[in-house]
Amino acid sequence: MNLTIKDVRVIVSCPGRNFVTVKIVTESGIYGVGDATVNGREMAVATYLQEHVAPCLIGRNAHEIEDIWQYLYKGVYWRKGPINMASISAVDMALWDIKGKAADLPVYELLGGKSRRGVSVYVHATGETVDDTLDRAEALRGQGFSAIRLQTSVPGLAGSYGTLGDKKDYFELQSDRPLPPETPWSTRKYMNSIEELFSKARDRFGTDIQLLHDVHSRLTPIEAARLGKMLEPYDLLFLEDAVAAENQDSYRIIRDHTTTPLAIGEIYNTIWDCKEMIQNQWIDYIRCAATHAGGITNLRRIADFAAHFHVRIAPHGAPDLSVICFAAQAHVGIWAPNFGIQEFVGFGNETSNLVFSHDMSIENGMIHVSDRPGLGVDFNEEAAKDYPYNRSYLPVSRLEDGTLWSW
Ligand code: KDG
Ligand code: MG
Repeated sequence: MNLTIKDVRVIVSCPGRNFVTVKIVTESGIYGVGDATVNGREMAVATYLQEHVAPCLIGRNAHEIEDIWQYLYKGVYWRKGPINMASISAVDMALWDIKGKAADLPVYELLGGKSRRGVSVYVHATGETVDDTLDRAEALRGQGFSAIRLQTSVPGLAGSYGTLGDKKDYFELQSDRPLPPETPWSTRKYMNSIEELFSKARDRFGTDIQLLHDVHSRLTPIEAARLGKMLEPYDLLFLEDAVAAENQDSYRIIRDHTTTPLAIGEIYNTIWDCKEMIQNQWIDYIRCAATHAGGITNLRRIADFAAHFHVRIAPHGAPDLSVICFAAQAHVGIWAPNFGIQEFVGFGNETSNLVFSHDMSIENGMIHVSDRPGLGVDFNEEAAKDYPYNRSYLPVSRLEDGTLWSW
């Protein structure tokens, strides 16, 4: 079987959201697909792939996943960074897909086989009010989900994180807004209101259900420590992104004060972004995504490293990652001995399903991973042509006096 790479195609499409997809075609006809989407900066990564990465891959043996990974990481000189790493990630996923198809095995078999029956997920309940949020959580419980992330608008701050005020979900395409939408933030208002959400959730649902919360990097370490202590009675599975951690030491401060489990990692690109917090056991879950942290090859490395320090993986699963990323993470998740939980907001919508096809299914809060050779996802290039790129920005956040804050 001739697995020499003969074509590398980079396709930016917008079937409901913008996605950057890589398709690597080999002489044998076997091809693989990968996700390189960097939400809000899609064209940067597409150009990088097209102009700088694709020419280096033509003529290479698609079986040499590790050498190609090292070539694109060390060989670039400018190591790390979200654009570079998303490009490596997509190439890596596509090569694992090819290897699986060539071996006639699903990717999880190549990683070491299944460690569990399925991949457990947590879902989102997001609302304008506490009751609205809890009604949504109740509906999700009715669908068999038992791990639910709760986010509610902060009273007095229309459109604060979780919602966008006009009821447009912040996950939706924002292309009707020429510039990033701006949302208000007040730590005092948030801290004064957040406990009610979790105390009412425990009153309503009891202790069987697992609850999670994403702070989206809005707090300082000592504020996050206070929040962790405040939420201890409500027994969260984890508190996510309490603090932006360019300075990993911030998590030591939080850890010193609270037993609420901590998670972080969706914006990390390499193990270097989280090495200290993992090896010092300041966090409990590492949330790196296959698309942003170097593909299956590097997610596996991060998982293996984390396993030595009681840290489990809980990969990012927002809808701005395509289902190719989701499938890649599902293969890693069903294998990784230290898998924790997978974020899940659905397998896309009606439109995206015309472009990306897969046979994953979900039952009782658990994903059944595809047994098809490779990743088990396909990308319909013809269908994608009907959905051209549509510029869309993530929101930004400002304090009430106008100071720019973390969103
Ligand atoms: O593109 C940014 C989103 O993926 C992010 O805001 C979603 O925080 C997020 C999450 O936990 O899913
Ligand atoms: Mg998050």
